[in-house]
Amino acid sequence: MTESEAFEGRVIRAQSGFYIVESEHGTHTAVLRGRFKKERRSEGLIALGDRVLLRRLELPEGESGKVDAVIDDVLPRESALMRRAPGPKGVWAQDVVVANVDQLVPVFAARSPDPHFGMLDRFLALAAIDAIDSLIVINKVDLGLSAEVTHEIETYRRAGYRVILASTRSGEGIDALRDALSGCVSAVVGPSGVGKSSLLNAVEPGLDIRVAEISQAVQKGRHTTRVGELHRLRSGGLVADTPGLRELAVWQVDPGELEWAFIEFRPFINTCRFYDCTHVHEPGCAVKEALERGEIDSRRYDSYLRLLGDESN
Ligand SMILES: Nc1nc2c(ncn2[C@@H]2O[C@H](COP(=O)(O)OP(=O)(O)OP(=O)(O)O)[C@@H](O)[C@H]2O)c(=O)[nH]1
Ligand SMILES: [Mg+2]
Ligand SMILES: [Zn+2]
Repeated sequence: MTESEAFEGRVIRAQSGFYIVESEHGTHTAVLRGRFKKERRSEGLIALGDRVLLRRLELPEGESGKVDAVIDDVLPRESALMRRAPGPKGVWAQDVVVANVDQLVPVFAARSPDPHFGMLDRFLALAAIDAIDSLIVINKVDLGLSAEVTHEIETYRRAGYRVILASTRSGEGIDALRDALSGCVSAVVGPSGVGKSSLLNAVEPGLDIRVAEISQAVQKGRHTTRVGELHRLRSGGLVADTPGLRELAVWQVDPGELEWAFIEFRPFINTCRFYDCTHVHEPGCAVKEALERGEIDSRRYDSYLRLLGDESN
């Protein structure tokens, strides 16, 4: 077999040691070069969304459809969505779910299951820290919006977030979601059963989403647990449908980053009396004053305290 020159591609699926990679030349089935595998053992291998350098393998007659490229190297990640995963010896380790996304799309249902806004705040903070845009989707609005959920939606909009109300039953919000996904790389996250896969199928009928099948297939592999797939949309976007992802980790964040992750805090942060104010108990805290005036929502502030507590533990 002869090898061609190296070119760049993006991993759109990772499964059991094989990587499906998209490049300007088409779609490839690639394996990792042995040397690269050895060198990267400690930091983990390749994740969904990674940009890689690969070389084409010239296949003998009649062997098309199998592995046709090898991956030599991975380019530095611009961002990485992590989750906790059980590592060696039962220790929890971080595991990259998808790398290099432009946009995080947390999806919750208006009800059934009831939305978990504390979890939403965790997603939003995580994205902000990685400089990833967020787009909130509240699905299943055909089941009705309670006063509480309506109030929360207003809170997020006032804070400056985009919120799409959607229903795969009535079709509400599907065009808006399609527009928002076009031309960029997005990751859809959220609890199981909120309708993430249904939404993507509504945005693009004919998408073949096989989340459960993939997550079962990779359960055994140590380095292949980066489940999911990046789907190519006709609009030019790429979107990852992640399976029922509850625990995106917000680890190794210092308070100086977390305060900026709450975007409605930003106008106040620099007017606190102490430059290193953590907005918990310090006198002259502009964030707490805004909270008392009702300009910062108290439940959002509680989420900030909770995440801050997680960080210092
Ligand atoms: N009423 C209502 N039900 C919906 C809507 N969208 C999806 N569902 C239903 O919600 C259930 C879960 O949908 P899925 O798309 O599988 O949910 P998911 O978020 O992908 O779940 P996981 O893959 O387990 O993470 C299915 O029974 C859907 O038919 C909606 O807009 N309204
Ligand atoms: Mg799904
Ligand atoms: Zn403060």
